[in-house]
Amino acid sequence: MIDSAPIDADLIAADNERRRVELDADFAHLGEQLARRDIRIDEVVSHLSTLSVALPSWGVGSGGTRFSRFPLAGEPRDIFEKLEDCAVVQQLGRSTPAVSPHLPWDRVDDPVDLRERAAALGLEFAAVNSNTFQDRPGQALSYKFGSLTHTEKSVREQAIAHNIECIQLGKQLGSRALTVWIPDGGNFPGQSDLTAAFERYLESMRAIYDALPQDWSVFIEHKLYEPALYSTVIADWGTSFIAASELGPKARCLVDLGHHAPTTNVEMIVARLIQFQKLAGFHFNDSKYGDDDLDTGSVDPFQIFLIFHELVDAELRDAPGFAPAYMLDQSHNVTDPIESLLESAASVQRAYVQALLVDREALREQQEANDALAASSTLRAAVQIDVEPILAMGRLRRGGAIAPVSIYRASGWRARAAQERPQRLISEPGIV
Ligand SMILES: [Mn+2]
Repeated sequence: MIDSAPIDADLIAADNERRRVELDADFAHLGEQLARRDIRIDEVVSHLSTLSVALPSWGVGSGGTRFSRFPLAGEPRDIFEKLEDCAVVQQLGRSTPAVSPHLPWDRVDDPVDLRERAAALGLEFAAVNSNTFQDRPGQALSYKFGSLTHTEKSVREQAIAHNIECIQLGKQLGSRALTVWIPDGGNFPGQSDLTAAFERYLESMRAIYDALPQDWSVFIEHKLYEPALYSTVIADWGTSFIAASELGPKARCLVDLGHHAPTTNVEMIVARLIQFQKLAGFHFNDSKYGDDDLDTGSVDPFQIFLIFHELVDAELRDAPGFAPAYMLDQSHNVTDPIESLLESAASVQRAYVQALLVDREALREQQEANDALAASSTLRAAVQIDVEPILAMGRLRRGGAIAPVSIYRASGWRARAAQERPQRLISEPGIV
């Protein structure tokens, strides 16, 4: 058990020192380029420091697919070891100070102790995630045919009670939001009464909503399909928006980038949710075909930029009620999760910085003049700038690493973890 910075500070300092001259030169050059556009690079670096992205506690383990899970040597076996790995990501990257726990996976006897141990590692807790998508040992009633929308009242009550337990635990951890995603739906036309199922959802969610503390929110996460393959109760942002509107101001819609139909214009959904004060935040990931849970920005970085273009626009115009919670939600199957999380957090930061560089005044004029080509060109100009020196300088100024993955590999963290955390012999399908 460690109770301070997990990676040797001297190792980071020495590596930063070696890279410092080149970074200074690249940063100065980029600074000159931006100055020609009336942008002060130091202001962009400070602005970037306001962005933080939560880590999912389950993201530091190997994810797996519906076929299999290949455990990684040294992967964390409990929430305390998960926190250690999250602390590595935060120490090197300096943009991920919070961890989002998942119940019952992260259940502990003493939440106050857990909170203190997280704080000793420089971490706090973000939204608590409930889990009614699987049956756990000792669970009285099964979720095979649904949870919050189950036809049996007793099952619904069990699912409601679990969500309220999540709120109670979250209060002790310092969280201020509950994220609810349910798997409920049907595999066959005719299997469920589509109207009644949604009515039961609203009734269950009202009970959960009523248990929220004053300063808490509930984030409703929709998902198009899977595990239900014909009809999913909370399948799209429209259903999510209706539910959030019915419940009240503490309920908002969470956008997981993998939970939409292919070709959906996600940035437009984001704009709508912002406009009507219903954007809860994001689960960032990337995909090619469906809910692939690939690393953020690895397939379509332009998509993340277009979303951040809307987010930055809202931030700069001070849109009412705008306070999105950002989180990564990915399944790491072929990489070291710590490396994926470092790269993914950087992808979020990159999109944010690029969106900050958009010439919004020019864009508005071009939009007003219906100059489609010029407007498109103005927007794209922001992603044609290599902003890596800004990201690296931001990490350095906040005490992190210029080259996080390189230092992580040199640190031998994974090999040490493999020795200190003997693997349990489990290989269960594990998509989350
Ligand atoms: Mn998600």
